Amino acid sequence: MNSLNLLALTQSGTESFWFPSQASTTAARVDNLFYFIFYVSLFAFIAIIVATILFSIKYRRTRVGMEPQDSPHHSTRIEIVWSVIPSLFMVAMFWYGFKDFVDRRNPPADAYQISAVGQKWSWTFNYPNGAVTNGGDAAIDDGEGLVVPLGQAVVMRLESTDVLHSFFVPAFRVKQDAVPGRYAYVWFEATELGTFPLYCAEYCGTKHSRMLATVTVKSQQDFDAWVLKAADDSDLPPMERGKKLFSVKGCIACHNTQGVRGIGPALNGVYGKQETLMGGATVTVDDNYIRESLLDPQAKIVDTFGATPMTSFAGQLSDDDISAIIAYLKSLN
Ligand code: HEC
Ligand SMILES: [Cu+2]
Repeated sequence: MNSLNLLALTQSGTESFWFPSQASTTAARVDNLFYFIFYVSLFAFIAIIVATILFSIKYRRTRVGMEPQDSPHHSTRIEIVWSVIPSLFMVAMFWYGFKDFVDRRNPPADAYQISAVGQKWSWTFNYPNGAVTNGGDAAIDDGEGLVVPLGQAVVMRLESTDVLHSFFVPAFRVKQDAVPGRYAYVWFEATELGTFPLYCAEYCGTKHSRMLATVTVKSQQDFDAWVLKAADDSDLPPMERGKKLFSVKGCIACHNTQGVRGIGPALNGVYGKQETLMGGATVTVDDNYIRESLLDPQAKIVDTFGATPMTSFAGQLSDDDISAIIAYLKSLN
C-alpha cells in the first residue's frame, strides 16, 4: 500500500476532531486522561491569566510618585486552598496515568504473540505458525502489513536489525521503540474492524517517511483462516516464495534491494552481472555462484565486502528454497 492510499483510509465511528478512532481497549482510557489533564490545565491557565490581567489593572500605579498601600501579605486559608486543591488534581493525574502505564507494561497471559522486526525502512511481521507479512517501503511491502484478530489481546515483540525504529499505531494509542540488540514489548486489543496506519515514529534515515505500513483488524474467524493460508506457501510461484524467504531468512538485514549498500552488497540488478572479487578476479553472477554464495559464502568474497562476512545458510535452505531465491534475485533485474 502506498502513502497516498493511506490518506484515504476511512476511520469511522469513534474518530473525533482531535484524535483518530478509538480502535483498541486502551484508546478511550488514554483519551480520557488526556482530556482530563487538558481541561484542568486549560482552567488553571485561564484563571491565572484573568487574575493577572484584572489585578494589574486594579492595583496599577495610577500617578507618578504613588506609594504602595498597606495590604495583607499572608493568608493561611487561601494558601492551603490553592495548594491542596491543585495537588489533589495532580495526584489523580498520576494515579490514572500510572495505572494505565502498569497495564500497558503487562500483557495478559493469553495474549497472541506476533514478532515485528524493524529494518531500514520496513517491518517484517512473524506469526506463531510461520506466516510472514511485510509493510513499509514499496520494494518490500507485500500489501498486507500487520494483520491482527479483533477482540484478542495481541503482544508485539519488537526488535530492530539496524537503528532505532518505533512502532506507532495512533488508532490503538500505542507506541514503543524497537531497539537493536534487545526485545521490547507492546500489547493491545483491537476493538474495531478495519485498516489503520502504522507509523515508524523514530527518525531512522533517509526513507523514514516511507516506513509507512498498515494494521488490518479481522474478525477472529477471518484471522484464523487468513493466518493458516498465509503460512502455506506451497502454491506460491518460486519468485514470490523467494521474496518471502528473503525476509524470513533474514537476508534483508544485510542486503538491500534498491541499490543501497548495507553490510552486504545490494542485490537488485546483480543477476548476470560481472562481480569483482577481493583480489581482483571477476565472476559472473549466475545460478551456481548464488548457490555457492549461500552455502559457502567465504569461497568468493565480493570486493570491499570482506569486513563482516556473510554466514553460511548450509542446512537452512533446501534446494527448492535456493531455486526460489535465485528466481527472486533474477526478478530484481
Ligand atoms: C550477516 C549479513 C548477511 C546475511 C544475513 C546475508 N548475507 Fe549475503 N552477503 C553478505 C556479505 C557481507 C556479502 C559479500 C561478501 C561475500 O561475497 O561473501 C554477501 C554476498 C552475497 C551474495 C553475492 C552478491 C554479489 O554481489 O556477488 C549473494 C547472492 C547473497 N549474499 C545472498 C544472500 C541471501 C539470499 C541471503 C539470505 C538467505 C543472505 N545473502 C544473507 C552478508 C549477508
Ligand atoms: Cu524506522
